[in-house]
Parts: sequence; C-alpha cells; structure tokens
Amino acid sequence: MTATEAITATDRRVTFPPGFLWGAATAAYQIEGAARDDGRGPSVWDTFSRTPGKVADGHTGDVACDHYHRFRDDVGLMAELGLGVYRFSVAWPRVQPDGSGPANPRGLDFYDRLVDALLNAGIVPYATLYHWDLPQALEDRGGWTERDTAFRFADYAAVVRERLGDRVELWSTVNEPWVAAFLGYGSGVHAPGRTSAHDAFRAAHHLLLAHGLSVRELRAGGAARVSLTLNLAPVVGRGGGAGPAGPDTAAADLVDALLNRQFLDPVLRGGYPEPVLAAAARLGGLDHVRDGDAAVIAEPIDLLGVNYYNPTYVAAAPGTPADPAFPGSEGVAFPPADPPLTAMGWPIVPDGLGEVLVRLSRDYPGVPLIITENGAAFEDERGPDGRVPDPCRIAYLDAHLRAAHAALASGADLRGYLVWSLMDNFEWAEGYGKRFGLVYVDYATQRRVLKDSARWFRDVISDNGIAANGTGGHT
Ligand code: IFM
Repeated sequence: MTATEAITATDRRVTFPPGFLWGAATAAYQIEGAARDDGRGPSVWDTFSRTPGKVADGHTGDVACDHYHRFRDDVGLMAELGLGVYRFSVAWPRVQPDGSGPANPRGLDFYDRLVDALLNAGIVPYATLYHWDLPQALEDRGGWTERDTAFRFADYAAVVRERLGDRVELWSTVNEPWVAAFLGYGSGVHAPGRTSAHDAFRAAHHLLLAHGLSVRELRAGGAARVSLTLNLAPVVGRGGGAGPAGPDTAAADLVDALLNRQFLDPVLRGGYPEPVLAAAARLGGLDHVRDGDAAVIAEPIDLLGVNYYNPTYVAAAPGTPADPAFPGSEGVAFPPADPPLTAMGWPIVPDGLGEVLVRLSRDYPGVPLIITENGAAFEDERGPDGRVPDPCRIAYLDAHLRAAHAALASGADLRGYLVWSLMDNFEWAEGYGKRFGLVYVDYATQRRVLKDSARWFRDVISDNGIAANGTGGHT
C-alpha cells in the first residue's frame, strides 16, 4: 500500500457549513526575506541561523521567498486559489527594530500594503503578532525569560493595532508558545538556542503573559476578534503499559500536561495544571509567576487557533532522563512512530486532528475553534512538464479535512481550516529542504508553481467540501 492509499480515509463527499473559512498560513521570517530592508532590526532567528551548525546547510531567512518584494503577486496567487482568509505574521523587528520604543513607519508600511492588497482581493487578513522572530535586542536583555519582554510585547501589539486595526479584524497573539519556549529555551533546537529547563518554563509563562496583555491592547482598539494559536496533539501511550491505571497512561497524562494543558488551562480555565506547577517548581522554582498573572492570561478570547500535525507517542521508561523539550518528563520515553510518515518523519494520523477538536469542545467548551495550521512536507519535485504532482499532500489534506468534518458532526465548534503553508518556505532548523507549500517555490529564480494540491484545494474551497474518491473536485 502506498502512503497515498494509506492515508486516504474514505471516498464519501463531505460538505462544510455555510461560511466556513478556507485559507492558508505563512510566517514572516519563513517567507519575507528582505532581512535588512527599510530599517528592520535583527531577530533571534537572524542570529541563530547565522550560527554555524544550527540550521541545515547554513540556510538563513535573508532572502527566503522574497515575499517582501513579491507580495502583490503572492496575493494574486491566493486570489487564484480562492482563499477566503490569509494568516500571516507581523515581524516585530520590522515594527520596532530594537523591540521597544517608537515604531519604524517603513516596517509598518509593508503590512499596510499587504493588508490593502488582501482586502482588495476579497481575502480576510488574519494577523499573527508573534511567530518567533523576537528582536535580538530583547534577547540580549534576557528574552522570554524576562518578565519585561511581555510588557514590551504589549506595547508592540498596541503599535500594530493602531496602524492596522482599522482594517484587520482577526488577530492571533502568539503562535505555538510551546515551541517558542521549549524548543527555543529547553532543547535549544530553535532560536535563541538556550538549553535550560528553568528558562523554558519561565519563557512559557512570559509568552502566556504577553498573550494576555496583548489581548487587552487589541481589545482597546475596538471590534477585534482575538485568538491564540497553540500546537496541540493527542498524547498516546504505546509501550504496552496502557489501560486506565497503566504506566503508559500516567506518562501520557504527564506529557499531555506539559504539551497541551500547560497552555490550554491557564488561558481557558484560569490556572496551570498541577503536573506543570510541580515540574516547574522542582526545576528552578515558580518566582516568575506573580499574583494577578492568572487573570491576565485568562483574558477571554474569541477563537482558539489549533495547529495540528501529528500525535505524540510516549511510553513509561523508568530511569530515562527527561527529554530536553519536555523538562519534567523523567521516566518517559518517546518511541518512534510507524509509517506512513511525512518528509519531516512525522506520522500521518488524521484521526488525531479529530480527537484534538472533540477533546477541546468537551474539555474547554464555549470557545470557537479554527484550524490555523495543518499540512505536510513531502519530497516535491517539478516534473518534465513543469507540473508539481503531490498526491501524498492531497491525500493528507483530504484525510485531515474528513477528520475535521467528523469532529464537526460530533459537535466541535470549528469555524475554518487553514493549510500550512501557502508556499514552500524556510522550515526553521531544517532550512529550505522541507517543502510544506501548496505553491512550489524555485528558490533560484523565485518562480512560483501551483502544485496539484493547490488546484485540488481551490476546488475544495469553491465546492465548500471534498468530492468523493479523495480527489476534491479536481480531475
Ligand atoms: O513551519 C512551522 C510553522 O512555523 C509553525 N508550525 C509548524 C510548521 C511546520 O513545522
């Protein structure tokens, strides 16, 4: 059985509710390039990617997809696909090159032009304020381990809202705080590359505080609809010790607390889960958590953004040291996943998306959901006819959409689905080798080519659903 066959879930036609939002997502450092243009300051990712050995093949975001100069054509591609919504991120170091103080108007001008181009094309702009490009000047003062960074972020949010708030109604504060904190300050595989359990918990808390403070700033501008974007995954015990009281179940519960509930509970329930408090207390203390923070972090949101890629597998393994990305997970192993896998080596498990959505609607009712990222990297190549056939991606998206649809049918309040990503881009520590796009980017020429999946997604959007046989409306 091929990977494509293995992940094609069913051949039934499914239709989404009227008004369902269809879109695609990107992030500033991954596509913009123009790293020194118009007064942009350096970010932690500029520093990190220039540090030998940190990013595959020494790639940097200096040029990326050159979207900064080509955004009008890229918006044209979005219009061609029929996107209803486009999620992009604003680069903090373009807006405040040193992370504080007066705004750099030329940096804001870029987002002004982008938002106008989107609106002219009938596409809803969905602005993320933070997708990991912390101004280096703030990292030099302690970065996310410092409480002050959260307050600088709130100031930055106010500056962006003042310029774009008359036209942008849909906002996300922070993208994937788990990744920013635990890969940036715990395992160090992401910028700024620090490796301290204590720093990782501090960073996570200050990112949550930044979220809550910036929700307040965005609200001060009026009618904004505000979200937070979390990477969420089912955590599955698979060492043979599962069962209600089995050791794998306890391991799964601990990792679920570290990965999912560490963010969901403070935002949607007003406080950290006990296993997170215990781990953070043991690994450096909780001095960074102050009275009043819980209320700020629990500031109501209008929408929760869900980024889903794959489940996390765990097994009880007494004596195993903690994985640096999961400080506090001593005694837990992370067994490798079975095929089918994406080019990232990530397991393809569409039902995991459904599980996440149903769990959210059960355990955290009342907050509408939007899938802000879902997609996959595969080994895409241009054929001799110039086309980029990517049947695995079509099958992947088809199966995940079917899982999302089933979750809707089970009562999940799901409002939309955005593919990661609009186009191939800088995949962080993996550089440009991993292609997630609906649109193929030839980095030598910056030529864009619609992959077959882009045409398929265009038909899904225009049909507001998926046709039978896992093909969308695409023939
Ligand atoms: O490329 C990233 C994105 O920046 C955040 N979510 C996961 C994607 C794939 O790794």
